[in-house]
Amino acid sequence: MNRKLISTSKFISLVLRHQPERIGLQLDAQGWAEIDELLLLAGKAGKNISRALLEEVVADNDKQRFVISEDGKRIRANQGHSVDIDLALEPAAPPAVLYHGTATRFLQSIRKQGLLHGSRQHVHLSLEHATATHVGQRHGVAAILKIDAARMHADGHPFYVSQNGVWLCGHVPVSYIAFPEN
Ligand code: HQG
Repeated sequence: MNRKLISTSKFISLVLRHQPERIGLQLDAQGWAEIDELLLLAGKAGKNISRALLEEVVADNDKQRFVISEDGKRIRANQGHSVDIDLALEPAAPPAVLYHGTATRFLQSIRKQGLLHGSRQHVHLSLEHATATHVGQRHGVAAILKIDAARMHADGHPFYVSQNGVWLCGHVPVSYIAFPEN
């Protein structure tokens, strides 16, 4: 992605996931925004985004962070929200093992508290070890936790999978986490 696409993607992430009020945008209960309104308000806030640029951001996004509704009128982020919306995802049976990428500096606290969703709505888990490594590196020296998703699910903890393939769940108690050896 080029610089313009990346900066637009970051801006759209910010308003669709965390701070719609920053530009006076209203998300509906499932996190959708009217595209015309988003582009208008973005322009007023000094971010000129054309419909074509927005579509390029959605299509080229490395993680498919956003989705445009079938009628082409609305857009939402697929996951990662801190604003109080309901993605209305159906609970799903996870694969046996999922990974969580974190940083070594958080391990001591995670050993005590398990994984907390923090300011986001869910704990984010990855299907692939490599993806978890990228996620963890954002916070420091990556540490990969292996989550016993099958047992956690069997014990009644709901799991969801976002449209872009990120596994989501609530608090992960320590008993389901395998920590790195060293
Ligand atoms: C850690 C990105 C101390 C947790 C990624 C993580 C992902 C604890 C950090 C998505 C803890 C929160 C989400 C505890 C959890 N004590 N630290 N008890 N429990 N943590 O950014 O999972 O690029 O909110 O391990 O790819 O890193 O934005 O969550 O290190 O899918 O699309 O607290 O965001 O996607 O950090 O990332 P975050 P995350 P995007």
